[in-house]
Amino acid sequence: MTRLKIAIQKSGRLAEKSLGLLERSGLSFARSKDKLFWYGRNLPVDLLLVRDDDIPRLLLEGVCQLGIVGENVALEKVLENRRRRPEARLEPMLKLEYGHCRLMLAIPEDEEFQGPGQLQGRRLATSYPFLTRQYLDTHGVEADIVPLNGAVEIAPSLGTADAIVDLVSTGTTLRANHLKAVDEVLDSQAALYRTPGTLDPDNEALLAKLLTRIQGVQQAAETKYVMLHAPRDRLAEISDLLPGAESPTVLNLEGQSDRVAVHAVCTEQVFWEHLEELKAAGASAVLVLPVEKMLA
Ligand code: PRT
Ligand code: ZN
Repeated sequence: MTRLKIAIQKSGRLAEKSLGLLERSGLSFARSKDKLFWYGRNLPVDLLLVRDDDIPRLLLEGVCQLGIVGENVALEKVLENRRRRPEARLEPMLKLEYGHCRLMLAIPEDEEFQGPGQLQGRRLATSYPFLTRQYLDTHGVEADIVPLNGAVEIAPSLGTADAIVDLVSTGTTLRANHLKAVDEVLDSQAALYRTPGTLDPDNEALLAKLLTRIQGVQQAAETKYVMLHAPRDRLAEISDLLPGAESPTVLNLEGQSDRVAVHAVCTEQVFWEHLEELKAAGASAVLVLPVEKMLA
């Protein structure tokens, strides 16, 4: 069996979270500050630290077996690679719930948007020429794409483009440049990808094991362990308010016959949605604890 390689971003918006996720999944690496390659200490899994733009190609060429990258970059690079390899394809194995952003069409804020049709014959600046072309094609629009590697948002004020397609998270950058987002090209987040081909059975087994672990850590991040006191006669109601938990643990409270302690596992979102109802049902002494890992 050969060692597996996982590619993640060396530095940038996804770097820290990606490394953290792998470490919480039980992978430990011999860190070396300046090197691009970190040797896996406890499993035959090594890390490759690269620019995010290189990750899709490393996966497509089978240099790395796993990689974490934004869906925006994965899709753009797959489309770019299709010129040489029409069969190029990368499917996310797992969306990772960080690095959220949207690839948006943005136009000057004083212009009205009537639909993608108005882009006909105009110039569009973007760092995502292939996704932009796909967007224009779906709307049957022909426009000039001006590929830029950075500072896309200043293109309209410089007069090099009429509109842009760029990533947006808070929208501050667009506002600062007197632009407004008018249509979504892609909704994106960081995702875990694998190399398209099949690996030898040992490596496939290791890859499956890693996937289970990463899923467990990721699920735990959204999950809370909730402990509360509840009136015994409203237990059913309280259990219903904590769905997602397998049957909750119910414990006697010393010296209190009418109240019990309830322990349950549920998602943080469900918990917040039902907090008021839990209180109305007589819940008290509510404690919410983080869950480190969840294994089936
Ligand atoms: O050096 P390397 O090539 O590895 O990194 P990079 O500079 O290409 O990428 P990086 O680290 O900036 O982003 C990595 C990934 O993070 C992107 O591919 C996206 O998947 C994701 N991401 C999430 C974002 C943003 N949010 C984001 N806001 N990437 C870029 N931005 C830009 C945006 O284009 C705008 O210019 O950040 C600026 C601020 O955005 P606002 O809307 O908050 O003002
Ligand atoms: Zn990049």
